[in-house]
Amino acid sequence: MSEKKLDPRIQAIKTQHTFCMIKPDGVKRGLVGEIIRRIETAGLKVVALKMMTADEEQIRKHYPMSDQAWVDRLGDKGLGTFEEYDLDPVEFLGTSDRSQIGRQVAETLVGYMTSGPVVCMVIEGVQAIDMIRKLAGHTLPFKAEMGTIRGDFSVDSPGVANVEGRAIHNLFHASENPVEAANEVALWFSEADKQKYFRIDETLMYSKHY
Ligand code: IDP
Ligand code: MG
Repeated sequence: MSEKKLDPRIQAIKTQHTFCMIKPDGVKRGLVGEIIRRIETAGLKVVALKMMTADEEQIRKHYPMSDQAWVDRLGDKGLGTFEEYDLDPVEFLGTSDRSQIGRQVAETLVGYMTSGPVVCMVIEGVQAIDMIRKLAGHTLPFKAEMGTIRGDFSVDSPGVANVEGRAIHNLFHASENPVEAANEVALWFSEADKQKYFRIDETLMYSKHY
């Protein structure tokens, strides 16, 4: 029996593509297999995969560093911890300006992301962007729920990382939204890199034939 052809807008949700990356600390801690296992057992499909060492130019393109709102948000993410512990960011970081802090953090990210090999992937599946973000967990490891990649395997805080002049070590990157996903997939992979295949559990998970 053939399945009814889905409206293309629904098909796009069903086979959404997202980009994710195991960062250098994830690779060096031997978590490549564990992270891919979590993605695959959730029912998501790896359609492109490579290990490489990224250079500075690639990382500067990967993160939207010229987007002031993204830089400001990066500054904000860390400031909460200083507030929580009643610490004056001016004393420790030389400024309390979120844009300036965001810019400092963005620079530390370049060093972190080029510090060793990374594993880049394109993942396909139903609402894959949100699914992979859920598997990743919160950016800040101390806030990431148990059961998530960041929550289970990392421990870090901007209160420490920012003062030490390094990025938060949180093992894993995942595109946040459709625009980021499209840009990142195109930055790291060509069309020809993306494979098409059927997983044996697809019929059970995603069709009416049980
Ligand atoms: P995301 O990785 O969850 O999407 P972003 O805000 O896009 O979070 O930040 C990119 C990366 O920058 C984070 O994964 C983390 O490694 C690092 N980072 C974010 N906020 C801070 C911070 O306050 N201090 C140091 N590094 C940070
Ligand atoms: Mg992000």
